[in-house]
Amino acid sequence: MFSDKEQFKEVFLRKLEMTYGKSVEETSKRDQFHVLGMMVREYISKDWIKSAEKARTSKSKQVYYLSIEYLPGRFLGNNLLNLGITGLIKDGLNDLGIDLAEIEDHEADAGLGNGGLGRLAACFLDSLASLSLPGHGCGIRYKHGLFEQKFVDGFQVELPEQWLRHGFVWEVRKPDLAEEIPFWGTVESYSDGGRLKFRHIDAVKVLAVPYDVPVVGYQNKTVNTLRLWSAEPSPVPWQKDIMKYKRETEAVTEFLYPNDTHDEGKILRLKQQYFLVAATLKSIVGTFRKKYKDIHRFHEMVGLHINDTHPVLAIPELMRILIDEENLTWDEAWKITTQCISYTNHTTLSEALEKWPVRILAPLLPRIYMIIHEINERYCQELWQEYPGNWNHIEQMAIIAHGEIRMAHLAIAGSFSVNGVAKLHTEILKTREMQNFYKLYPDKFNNKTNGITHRRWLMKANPELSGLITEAIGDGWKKSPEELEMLNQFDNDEAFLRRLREVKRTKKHQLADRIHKNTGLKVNVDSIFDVQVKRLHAYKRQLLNVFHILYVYNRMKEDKQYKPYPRTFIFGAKASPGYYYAKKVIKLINSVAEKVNSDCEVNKYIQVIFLENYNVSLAEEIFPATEVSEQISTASKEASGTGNMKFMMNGALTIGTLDGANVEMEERLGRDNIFIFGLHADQVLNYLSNGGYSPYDYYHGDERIQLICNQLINGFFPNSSDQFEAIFDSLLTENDQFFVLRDFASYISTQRKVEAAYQDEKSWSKKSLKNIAMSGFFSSDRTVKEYADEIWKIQTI
Ligand code: B1H
Repeated sequence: MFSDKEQFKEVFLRKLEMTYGKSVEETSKRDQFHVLGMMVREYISKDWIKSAEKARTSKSKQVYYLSIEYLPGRFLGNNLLNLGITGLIKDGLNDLGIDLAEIEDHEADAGLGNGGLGRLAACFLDSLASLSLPGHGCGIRYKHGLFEQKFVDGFQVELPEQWLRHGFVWEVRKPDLAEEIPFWGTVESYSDGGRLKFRHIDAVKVLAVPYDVPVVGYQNKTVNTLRLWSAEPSPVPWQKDIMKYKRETEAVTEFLYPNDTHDEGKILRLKQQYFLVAATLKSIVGTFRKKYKDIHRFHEMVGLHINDTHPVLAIPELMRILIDEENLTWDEAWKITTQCISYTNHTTLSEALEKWPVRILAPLLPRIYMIIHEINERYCQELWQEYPGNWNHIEQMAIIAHGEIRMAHLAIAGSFSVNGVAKLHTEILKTREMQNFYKLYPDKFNNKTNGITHRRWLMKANPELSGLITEAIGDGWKKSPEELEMLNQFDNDEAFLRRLREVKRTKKHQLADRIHKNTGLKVNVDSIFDVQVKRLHAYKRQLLNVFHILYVYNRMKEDKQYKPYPRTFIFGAKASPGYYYAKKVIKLINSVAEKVNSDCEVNKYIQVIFLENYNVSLAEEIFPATEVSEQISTASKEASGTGNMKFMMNGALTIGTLDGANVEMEERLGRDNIFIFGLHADQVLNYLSNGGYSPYDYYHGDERIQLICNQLINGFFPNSSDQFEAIFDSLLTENDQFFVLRDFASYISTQRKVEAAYQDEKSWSKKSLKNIAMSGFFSSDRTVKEYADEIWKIQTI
């Protein structure tokens, strides 16, 4: 172990030699990363053991956050920051002629998630630990995280991701704590002292092996645990065909399903969901049993939070344990279960709502199906009491109907808390998507507006800005991010605003270097950095952004006098491999980039950069360098968004619709410090319930729109004339479900306001400062405190 720089250097050199049998000069950067990682993990271990000991012995309630996705990215830099030893390590390595940043670059991203939902889970873990709250993550150790994206001729190509290739230094395998998870087989009944009981027999068993990852709190000695389960064949020789059995068991945790806000009803996905839930509950109940005698108090000591419906089988699985194994009655078990479980809804998009056909779930999980069936029976009886004779209403709210199990209905019925992720989203749940349930259980519904960890997204990603902030207001904001508001006093401080611009310029230079390294393209750092990074989805409307670029391009071609203020449009986005439309939009962005970047009449003014393989570590380089943040989803469709908050915290100005958390950003910033455009959520929802609007009116009524739409299909893009017909059709033949043409004029005119505002340097800097100052609310520390106080009822230990 080490406690100062000299000691660190000594241990580092010794370990490097011992591990690889080479002198320092001969070791690779990856060797160095690995040894440093091992040292830091050892450094963490003392506090980790102490924290675990506390959790074991203290009589305080523990919360377990169940999520099928976690998107933590890299750990090294974040762990050093939270441990408070970045300076020590950096200086020590410097003495040895080693650059810490270079070593950090050799850590693979843990990309066990698709986008916002998984990244939110990672931010929450950071906040739980940093607030010294007893909250732990439970997830799946996918062998391959989200695919790696390459562009070939402008098309997305997916490669299997390989984050475990060189090992994952932060994890500790715990084979002694492995659990057996049963699938298939049948249920038999038996009599237990005259009582009718059930057991699952003839099952195929999969071994769940836990790998624990430490979650380090910010300079508070708390280290919580993220437990990731991996599937292996069970040692007992069950199967005749052992090879087939091995393949099938390992397949359970092989791949992350690459869908964002889209349900994929594959049996392997259902296996993953039950595997996570069953392994997690076995281990939690086991721990509880060792510590307490009385299972009736389970819900007082344990909170189970389900991140969307993906882990909703925790409800019937806990019922099964309490009834079949702990011998409780149905009513006792239901009382405990419903007081344990809380549920977050992350979307109202119908294609994301999980529904499992009974014919798939029942044979795979026979005992679980029996229990869901019974939950539904009793719940429908309750509905009958409430709405006697109203079959239609009961059918609409039922958990099982038309041969399908509706997971959101199960989640609402089986939990004590249902929350949305931004005010607007929660209102839409209460008044529209879930209004029937809200009427029945008004007290269950509540809002918890999302947040992001300011440690990774400001302190770690933007040390230059963090330094400037600390110089100005001290470092209280690091533990109390709401103190960022103190920055408002520098609103008229010319010198401070100039330094703010210098920081932004430094970060733009760094991003420009990254762009050059990744793409070979040189970007103009004097141009506006205008960025849209997020999953590719029709509702997020990358297409609207493209329409703006084409509008500027066309105008320049038409009017040679027209010179827009220089702008670099930067994109990052992965499309789900099976999402045809999204892949077309990727190709379109790349085609527009080629067209614009190769045209010397326009490329001095506008450039388009589409960065491959957008992920957490690339994001850390992008947010600090951004000046204009694109948050342009069709109003009502983006439940919250969290990228919007990361941009804001780093001083970018938002151009956005009144959707998701943008609404609350505007509330805090005031109209002058954010550029709002487009239809409002209620307008969109009203259009949709009345059959939509007429995109042809906008096509015929606006020459700019007509030209751009035609360019999609008239050979304007040289390689083939019909390649964007699908996009043209989505707008015109399929009635523009996402209101791209409807919001076009408003978007374009607002972009002109952005352009004008940018040219008033001082006023722009003030707006940027205001964004940083008001971003404290969007720290996940605030969000997690609200969950802890209002839902979980847990306290700092
Ligand atoms: C969000 C998802 C999601 N909402 C299904 N829903 C998935 C749904 O694999 N699946 O089946 C995967 C992901 N993800 C996002 O959650 C919202 O779109 C964002 O608006 C929100 O900020 C984020 C975190 O709450």
